[in-house]
Amino acid sequence: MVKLLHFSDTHVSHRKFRNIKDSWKVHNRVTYIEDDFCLGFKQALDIAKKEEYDYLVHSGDFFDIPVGRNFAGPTEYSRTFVLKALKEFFEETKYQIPLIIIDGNHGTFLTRNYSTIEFLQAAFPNTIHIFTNYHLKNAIRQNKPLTLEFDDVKFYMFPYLKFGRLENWAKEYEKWVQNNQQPDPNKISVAIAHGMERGMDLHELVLNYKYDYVALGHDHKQRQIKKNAWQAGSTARYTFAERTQKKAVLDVEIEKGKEPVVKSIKLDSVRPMKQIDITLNTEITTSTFEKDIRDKIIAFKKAFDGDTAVRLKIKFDGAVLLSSWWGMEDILNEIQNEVLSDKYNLLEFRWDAGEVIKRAPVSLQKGAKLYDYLIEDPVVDFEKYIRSLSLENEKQASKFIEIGAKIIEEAFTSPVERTSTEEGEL
Ligand SMILES: [Mn+2]
Repeated sequence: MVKLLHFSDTHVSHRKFRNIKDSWKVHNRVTYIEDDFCLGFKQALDIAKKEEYDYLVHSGDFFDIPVGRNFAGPTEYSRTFVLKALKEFFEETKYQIPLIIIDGNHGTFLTRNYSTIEFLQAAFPNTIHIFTNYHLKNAIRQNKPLTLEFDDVKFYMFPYLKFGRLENWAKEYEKWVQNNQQPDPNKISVAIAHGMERGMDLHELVLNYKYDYVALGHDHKQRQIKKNAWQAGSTARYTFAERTQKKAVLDVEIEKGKEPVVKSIKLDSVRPMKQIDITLNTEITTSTFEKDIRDKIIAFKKAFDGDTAVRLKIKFDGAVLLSSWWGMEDILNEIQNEVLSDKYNLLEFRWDAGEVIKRAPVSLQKGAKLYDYLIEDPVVDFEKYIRSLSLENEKQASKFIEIGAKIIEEAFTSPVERTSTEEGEL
């Protein structure tokens, strides 16, 4: 029997700066959110200390950065934190428990063939085993397995790769899996993979082969995928979509040829994230808007405490007049200033109005400038309008007026229908 602790997506060194309370600078060395992710990682190690595990398995996204166009590496604070926590763990367990880490889509410098987990292996070369995106690419190129074998168990590595992006990649990848990554029928076989979208970053064969256990990462929500396959989930809340998720690690007991016995162990100190949903309509005035928001955030009006402070998002939908929205944004900014003081137990205050339909006031719609002039006598007004542009070429101006007058006369023979409800609000 082999017993392993499966955890994932620690995203250490994750940082946020916008819409965040920044008074931490005065008395702390690190922002609360960066600290949350350090502590999530630490909680997993603390659990690992309590039980006797044979292996620790991390299925990717150990460090949060670099990622995409963010080329910054993990901060000194986070790297020091991780080193100290690992050293403490390894010393306490006498360097007897290997830690296996694969690359996710976070923490690698894509243009430099370098992954930040190399730093961890350099610090603990005999106890930490890493498998990077570059190891994977080389293995595919050379048609070689990407595995790690011990006396009692063999691990099959699937660091992150979006192989489904191109058809020929998908073919090459599948060929590589078939040739090199089939489980050993005589030995406990464990696959470690970072991916969740079948056929895109998670290959069907990884789930279909008879591995005794498949340790998955990338999905931040802990869940069972198959009898033998689990997503461990992240160790701290990352996006507001995770606000209702419990965070946990997995205690896995594996015997050859039997279903693994998997136990979820909950992480206790995970920062709360909350969302308030508000539907707007064009009737709402800025003052009712303000009252509504203030009523809803009253629950957070208590002395700030960094350990329990909430990350809050207000999600708007519906429709609103653009002119009112400007006033509403002013109010939101004002409230933000207020709630990020010590009177509220809020760490983050942001809003998302991406789905709100914002109707432009008539004065900003295309052609409205011209429309302003066409009140009494359209032809005369049009001439005034053209003169207002102060065209230097008199011949050209006259020509414009002449053509314009003809078009306007034609257009205005029947009255132009126009609803003026929106204009009335300007
Ligand atoms: Mn990921």
